[in-house]
Amino acid sequence: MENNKIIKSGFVAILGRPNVGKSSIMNWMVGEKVAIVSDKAQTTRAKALGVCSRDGVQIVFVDTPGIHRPRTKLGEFMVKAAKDARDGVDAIMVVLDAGYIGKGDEEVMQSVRREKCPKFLVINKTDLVKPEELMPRLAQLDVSGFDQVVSVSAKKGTNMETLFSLLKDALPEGPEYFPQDMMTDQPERVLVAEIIREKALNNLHDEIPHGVGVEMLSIQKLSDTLTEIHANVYCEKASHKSVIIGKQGAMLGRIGSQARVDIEKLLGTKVMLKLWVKVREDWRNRKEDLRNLGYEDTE
Ligand SMILES: Nc1nc2c(ncn2[C@@H]2O[C@H](COP(=O)(O)OP(=O)(O)OP(=O)(O)O)[C@@H](O)[C@H]2O)c(=O)[nH]1
Ligand SMILES: [Mg+2]
Repeated sequence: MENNKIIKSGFVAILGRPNVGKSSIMNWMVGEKVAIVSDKAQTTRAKALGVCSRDGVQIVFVDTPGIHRPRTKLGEFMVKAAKDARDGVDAIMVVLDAGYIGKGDEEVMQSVRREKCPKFLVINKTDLVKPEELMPRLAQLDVSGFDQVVSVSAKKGTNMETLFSLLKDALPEGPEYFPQDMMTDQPERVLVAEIIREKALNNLHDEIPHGVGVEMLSIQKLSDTLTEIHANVYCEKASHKSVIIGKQGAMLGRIGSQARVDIEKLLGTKVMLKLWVKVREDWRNRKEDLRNLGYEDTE
């Protein structure tokens, strides 16, 4: 694939309820973990691109926050980002969780039905349900308006190549939008903040993860082999702060050391990571805080 060569290419928006596996599907297609993933709903908070370049094809996936009923300004930003992401794309994927298909899914499906571009309904997490349970569930689903229905498991890779081929076939001939070695549009400081947030999500429970935000303070390359990184971890209550820090700093230490492993892989240097936990009451409703964390509508 060379520059200016005519190839099959296009943008594919990935939409769906929270936690159905949108980011996991994008990561599988890109072949690298460009978006964070967790078992907590509302992991993805902003639109992000994942670029899959191979065999004369370039598919630019637009990963989006899960569509839900927002209860904070952050939630409103997230849902708007998901809704806006469909503008100008060449195809849309609506992702469902095979284990649970409900009203929220139907609403997402309904909202894209009238879009003119090719539409794919992707049933993910098929590894978690028996085919005899899934079949009747799918039979009840109104798939009108969708061009293809594909069952996959992003975790096991089942049927993902089939999904790739179907997407490829639906795309027009077009330019190479991004260099082949570029896998995401997200800058380094955002990727680092997201890795820290992922480790916080994976280690925290109940309502605490939803109120976690990571503010990058500095990324300083001290030498070719060492980077020093400072970041604030926001939370919403003093009681959350003590859980995040943990007994004698054990929890923060765990989050930091798990994050360090992934950041070292990303940057290709050793990393010294310094995290500070800060209480910012109700930050998810405060414009200034949302802006500092990059959750700002730039359009
Ligand atoms: N068993 C199984 N788990 C999966 C599969 N795909 C994703 N998961 C898990 O489902 C959870 C949610 O995955 P994500 O990719 O973060 O889901 P998402 O739709 O991006 O979620 P939000 O960003 O919160 O909207 C994670 O724990 C994943 O590991 C799958 O095919 N099978
Ligand atoms: Mg996600």
